[in-house]
Amino acid sequence: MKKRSASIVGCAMAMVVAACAGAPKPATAPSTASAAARGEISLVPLPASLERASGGFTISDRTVLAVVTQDQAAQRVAQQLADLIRRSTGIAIPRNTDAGATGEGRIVLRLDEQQKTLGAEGYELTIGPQSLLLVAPTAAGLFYGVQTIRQLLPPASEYQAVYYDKPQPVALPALTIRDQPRYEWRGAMLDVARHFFTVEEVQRYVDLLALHKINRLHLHLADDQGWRIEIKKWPDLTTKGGTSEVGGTPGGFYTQAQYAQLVAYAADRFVTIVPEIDMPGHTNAALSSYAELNCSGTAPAPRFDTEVGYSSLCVDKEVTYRFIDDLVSEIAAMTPGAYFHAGGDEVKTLTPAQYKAFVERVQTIVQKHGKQMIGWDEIAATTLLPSSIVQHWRPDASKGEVARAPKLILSPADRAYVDMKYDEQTALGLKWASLISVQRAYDWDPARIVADAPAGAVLGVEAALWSETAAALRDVEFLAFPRLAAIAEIGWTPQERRSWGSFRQRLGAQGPRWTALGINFYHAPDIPWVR
Ligand code: TNX
Repeated sequence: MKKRSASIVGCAMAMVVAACAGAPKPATAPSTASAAARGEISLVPLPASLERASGGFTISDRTVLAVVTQDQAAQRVAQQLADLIRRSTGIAIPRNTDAGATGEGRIVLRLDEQQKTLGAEGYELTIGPQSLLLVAPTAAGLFYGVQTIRQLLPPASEYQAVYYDKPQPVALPALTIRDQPRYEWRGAMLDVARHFFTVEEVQRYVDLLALHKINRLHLHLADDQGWRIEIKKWPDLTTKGGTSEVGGTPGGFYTQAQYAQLVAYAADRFVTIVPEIDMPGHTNAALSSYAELNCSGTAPAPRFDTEVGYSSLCVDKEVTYRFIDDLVSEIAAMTPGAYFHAGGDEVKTLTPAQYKAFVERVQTIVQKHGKQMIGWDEIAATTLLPSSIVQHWRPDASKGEVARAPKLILSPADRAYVDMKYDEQTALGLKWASLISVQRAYDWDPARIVADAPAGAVLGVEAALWSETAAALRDVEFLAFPRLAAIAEIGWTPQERRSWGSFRQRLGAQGPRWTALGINFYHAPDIPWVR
């Protein structure tokens, strides 16, 4: 525990960071109890079941943390909880492995493989006067339980520079939560091609995804304007194709070492990175870096405008497939996740037969390197392997074709494209699909989007953020928050538990936490933001 001057301590105790930035201090004395302990429980996403009980549990300097598992991943989750408790209370909580130990109070984290009914990502959290018990069959389940506990702790604990001169006990409400996600795929797509975002920026985005129990980060790693991932056999992709971005400003790329670092960082937060190399279209950065990938044998000029549909790899040349084999091989080797996204959208220069033959050949290359292919919904017109996944995006895509897809991820552009403007006044964003208010992003049921798709075909949902208008991470945050939280709840919470009225209240209560995290979120006027 660090000692700091009285003013900084006072600032920390004021609970909300705004008070530290010169804003008026609250009239009432700052409470050491979290809002949750005062009776307000505002979790996003809403758990599958939650029962309140009377009273609560206080984390004090006499509380111990028992971690009942040898599993390495579960041990890391326990450390994450200990770090959160330290940030909330100033207490470095003592750890042991004895769940039976008595004391003033105990927190127990237990990995219990018998709890199979909780599924691969579920958990049970029981908070009573003497103890907080978190049980899950997997480390992922424990992680999601910890994210729930995190949202029960005071928002100020998200602020990195909070210091305490003495322990600040924190009270949590008594309750029982049994929780597991509706869908296995709760995704976010970030376009790092139109504008480049550094490893540190993407890691911050991963942190914000994990807080909302999102478990996939799909990275759009190449497009007309830039190639963002080092491929050792084709170095000009990045040395030439990675130098710029939309508007012609300096771009960038990830070395393979940086990409591996990002994958590991995400894995620690139970987020699987899904790499996308868009092909055969959206490839001007590759075509301008290597003349031989063009049918004409001549490299076109680099382009930094936002037109779509004009570029294509030369599908009739063998070198194209050697190129694809090389890049899938190198990316697959760095990707523990099961997926490789091959794009496939918006190709206006090929015949349907050329497109079909290309996608089917790419599919076998992806399979050869041990991955499942994902493609945008245009690939539904081809013959797909049972393992392949179609990402629905066009609201008017042929529902017949999409319904026949072996597996589906839903990103309907008029609901889940968080690069759309909120309303006509929004300075950032596009509007070709729709204006998307927070309510529009929230109020839809994935089960009704592709009505004829067989039950079980829908893996889940994904919020897509294309970055034509998002030049900086603060722009990304503005477009993503709060709509990403809406998509996160759609992916996690059972449909019958969800309602806009409840969501907007719980969302409003995230205001102080998001402020403490420094998120540049859109203060949508129809949300009752707590300040
Ligand atoms: C359509 S969605 C695209 C992207 C654009 C996006 C902008 C998709 C598969 N293709 O190339 O960036 O619209 O909203």
